[in-house]
Amino acid sequence: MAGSLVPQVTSLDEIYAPEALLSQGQRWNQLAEKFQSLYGKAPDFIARAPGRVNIIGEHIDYMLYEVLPMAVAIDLLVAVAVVPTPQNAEPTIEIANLADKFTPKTFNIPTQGHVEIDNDDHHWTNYFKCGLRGALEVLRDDGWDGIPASLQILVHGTIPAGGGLSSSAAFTCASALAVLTANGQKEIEKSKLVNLAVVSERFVGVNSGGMDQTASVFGDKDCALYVSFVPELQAKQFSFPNSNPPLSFLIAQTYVTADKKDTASIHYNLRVVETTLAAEVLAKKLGVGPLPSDNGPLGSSLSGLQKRYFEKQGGELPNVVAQLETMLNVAKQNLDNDEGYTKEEIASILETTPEALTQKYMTRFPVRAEKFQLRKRAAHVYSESLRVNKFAQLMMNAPENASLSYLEEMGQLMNESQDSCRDLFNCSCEELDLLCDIARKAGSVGSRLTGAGWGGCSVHLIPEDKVKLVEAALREGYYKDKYPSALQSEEAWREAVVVSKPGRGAVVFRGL
Ligand code: NG1
Ligand code: MG
Repeated sequence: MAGSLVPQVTSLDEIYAPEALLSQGQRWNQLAEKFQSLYGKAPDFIARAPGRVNIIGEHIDYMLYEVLPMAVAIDLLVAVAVVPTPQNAEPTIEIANLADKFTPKTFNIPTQGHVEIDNDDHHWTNYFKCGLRGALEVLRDDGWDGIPASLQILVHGTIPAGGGLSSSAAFTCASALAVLTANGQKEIEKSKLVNLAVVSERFVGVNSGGMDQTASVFGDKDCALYVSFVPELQAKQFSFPNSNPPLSFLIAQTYVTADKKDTASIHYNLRVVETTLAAEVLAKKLGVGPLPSDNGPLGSSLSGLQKRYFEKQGGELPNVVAQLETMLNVAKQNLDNDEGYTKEEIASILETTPEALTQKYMTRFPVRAEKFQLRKRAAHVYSESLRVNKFAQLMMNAPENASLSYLEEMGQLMNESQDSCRDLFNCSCEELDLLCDIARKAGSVGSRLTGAGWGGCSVHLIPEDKVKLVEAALREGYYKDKYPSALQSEEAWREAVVVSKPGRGAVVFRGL
């Protein structure tokens, strides 16, 4: 499973649900027409990668804990014509977007060395460059010494940017897939594509985990994914319980745009530093440090600490839930400073200097904080991982015709996840809290933010017979006053509030 190949498909119904085929057909036709008018030919192929919604398991992928996302139907398309690069010339990329607000760009690829990405110039094509750079690095690491092909490209995406549904990961995955395909890779292993896309996305300055790219590549129709990162990337597909009433997932936008690149130093990247330092400080206090590097973005991880702690205890390993409960208690007891730790305090515990800490953890991805909240962040990570485990057990062991109370048990875990994101991880915001509150009162059994937070999207587990009520409540209680444009047309509404089914992961489409 982890090694399976990215599918090559030739018809749209291999990608989309029947009810979406008409509108998708129109969109693909528009893409083909504009491609023809821009470049005077048809594309050779289209690489496609979808967005994702995370059902549960927030901000724990970079601590190498399991998460439970699914791919959604909205996606990003990269249509490509391959043009041979003339001898002694640098390969050229011409890239445009079907949406006019994204201006086109032409640039050369150096035949040697890295593709430069200018993070001060927030051009939309930076994400393409991430995929390009990562793909070329992987090809060269594999011994390829060809001249990269010149490409003519037209992009179109339906995933709102900054909306928590991972437009960025879809863009990076589709771009990397396009570049590998254009440079002669006929078969691409899914896990290889994921690993390359994870590393690539960090070129824009966010120290991300691997959940989004995994969901975008491994997703499939009608199934959620149980993604694990250790000992190696694995994405296990499984279906939702058959219940009575049937269950639905509704995704609702806050319309607060969370631009992670702008706020990374006080939000996302800071959380990666805090959780990594929590692992190091705990390891020191428990006498099991220093921790080995285990593929966390900054080296060690809270999951690596858990492994080390129980190895040192010896004897028979407790089950996963018991291990996590122990770690949660150990973290609360040992990280006893509720106010947060200064860099100097952390350096003194780790018997190093503040400068060395800055150098090791805060230089490639700078962060700003007076105090590092080690206790709260570690408590979130261990308790969230417990919830993911419990949720997965409920999903996998559900009886036929599971009852409403069974769904409520699952939903409760999502509600607790939201509380923890708000109170311990401080990654919610007023608008997300409000959407969750309104939805729960109208019949959602589980409501939470999805993705990084600080804006973006919320996800709600709703018995099917309550979906209309929840939609009406959100319309009245949130959008009508705050974002009335969402009520202007059915199309606008379907962008604000999506009832989503799991969709298919990344493919290369050759049916043109
Ligand atoms: P968003 O902001 O939704 O793209 C981010 C990270 C994930 C994960 C979640 C929080 C990227 C590409 N993705 O998602 O890896 O850490 O936040 O669970 O940065
Ligand atoms: Mg993203």
